[in-house]
Amino acid sequence: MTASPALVQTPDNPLPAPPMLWDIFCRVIDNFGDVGVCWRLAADLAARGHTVRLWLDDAQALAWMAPGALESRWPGVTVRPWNAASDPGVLSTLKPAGVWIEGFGCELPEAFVAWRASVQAAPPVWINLEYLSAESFVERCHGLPSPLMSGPAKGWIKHFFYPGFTPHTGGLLREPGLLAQRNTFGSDGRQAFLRGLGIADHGEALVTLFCYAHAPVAELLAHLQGARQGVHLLVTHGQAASAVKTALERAPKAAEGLRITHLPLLSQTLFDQLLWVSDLNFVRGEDSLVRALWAGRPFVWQIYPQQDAAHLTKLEAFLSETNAPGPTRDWHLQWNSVGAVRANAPLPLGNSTQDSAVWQAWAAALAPRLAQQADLVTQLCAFVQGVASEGQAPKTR
Ligand code: TRH
Repeated sequence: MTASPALVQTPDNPLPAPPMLWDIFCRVIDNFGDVGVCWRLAADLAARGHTVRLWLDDAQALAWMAPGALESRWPGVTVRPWNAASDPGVLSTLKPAGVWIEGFGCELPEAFVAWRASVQAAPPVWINLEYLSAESFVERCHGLPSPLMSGPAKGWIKHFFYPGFTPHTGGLLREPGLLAQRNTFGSDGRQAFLRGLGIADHGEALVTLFCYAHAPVAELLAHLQGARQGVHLLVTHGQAASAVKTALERAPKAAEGLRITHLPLLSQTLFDQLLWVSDLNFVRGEDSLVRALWAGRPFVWQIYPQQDAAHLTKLEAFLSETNAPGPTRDWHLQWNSVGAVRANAPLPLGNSTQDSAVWQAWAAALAPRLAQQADLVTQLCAFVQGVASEGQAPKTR
């Protein structure tokens, strides 16, 4: 297949997308990733001139993740309760949107779909935004249409949109200018960032911990104790903090020689900066992995566990796609409980060893490499334009 003209673009020369009205729907399964991704998408679209209604069944996390979002202080985005999308009084006042985004296969409220089918408006461009994966099925399935066979929207077409790491996928969320912002943050940024949180900087290696409760944190603490350089562990609020607490209750001496600081819940902006200033990032799920990639610092990813260990295939696909070097790969397998955390497995703290240098170089090279593909919002806008103008899915390769 050849590329559709609608999709020929480069990151430096994106096609301008006419501003549209978007409805983004998101159900929070658990954790922060569903709302985290949908919020970043909404905010990025709004910053590019679009108008977004973000319908959430649980918006609580936005209070700290995006201060002001719930009070409509972000121009272009309004956050709406999920149930309001089934309220006839609300529906009667709504302007029909040009695009619907169904976050991670959440089913749209039936009444909302029925309302839209009843008004005199062309069907929206209806996108099912999928989870991120480096598995090969993503390239095959990205952009595929799925006609609706029943219900009030019978005959309408949904399209699958897959984020991903290769040119034949929908790319990764990356706001315009993000890497330039990161680059200008610099070493002054580290000082200012820590000072802003009331944390003194004694020049130790900074390690951020954002993980699930089942991560082998006791083993990590033992590794950090053995590091050549002093370590300051910045523990994110929630499951990571609980995991550290449990590990220290079992072995109080595990904290000796380490400086451990517990962080409050940070806004996404501050969370990104945390990853920029750290020497090593432990991240999890989906969105923080992408942010760790853009940070360009060495990281270890804890994948969200799935039934039948399906997540391990996903982990392997990521490590292969990014050509993770040996020690990086080992740590990922160990951190995800595919093997025991070996006492001698090196972590990239200080660049005194060759392994550290290789790991650091790998992480530093990933951001510019991945930034060569157009970011997700640029691609999504082009895709939507293609569907809207052709009345069908533009070819994705
Ligand atoms: O919270 P997560 O584990 O979310 C997961 C994944 O998205 C997974 O794919 C999904 O299926 C599952 O939830 C239901 O990890 P993730 O994706 O990294 O999301 C965390 C979000 O929280 C991210 O947007 C960053 C944000 N965050 C902050 O903004 N400030 C903070 O202080 C912290 C700790 C997180």
